[in-house]
Amino acid sequence: TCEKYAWFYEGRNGWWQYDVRTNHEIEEGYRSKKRSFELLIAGYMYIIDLDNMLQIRRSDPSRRRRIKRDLVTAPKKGIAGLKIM
Ligand code: V3L
Repeated sequence: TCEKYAWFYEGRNGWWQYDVRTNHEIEEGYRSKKRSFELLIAGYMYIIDLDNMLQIRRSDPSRRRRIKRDLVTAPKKGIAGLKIM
């Protein structure tokens, strides 16, 4: 699509853009004003906590990352672990 905004999760020193499917699901939850919901990402269930803007692994809540909604043009490391540049 041609959206202006996209969703990102935090890496070691920068942000990764979510894959297209996950991005769509988070945007859907955001637009329907959900506070949190669960998603399957790369084989694990994660809680997307929009109140606190965190992605939390359900089976190990210590594994959490900040998330953000930003311009698709914002600096990023790549998409879903696939590096760009
Ligand atoms: N989409 C894709 N892979 C993910 C996601 C996601 N939303 N969340 C976690 N993983 P954790 P640097 C990331 C991967 O949070 O060098 C990046 O995509 C996660 O991958 O502990 O630190 C890179 O591939 C990690 O491999 O549950 O910036 C990689 O980290 C694994 O799931 C290194 O990025 C466990 O994450």
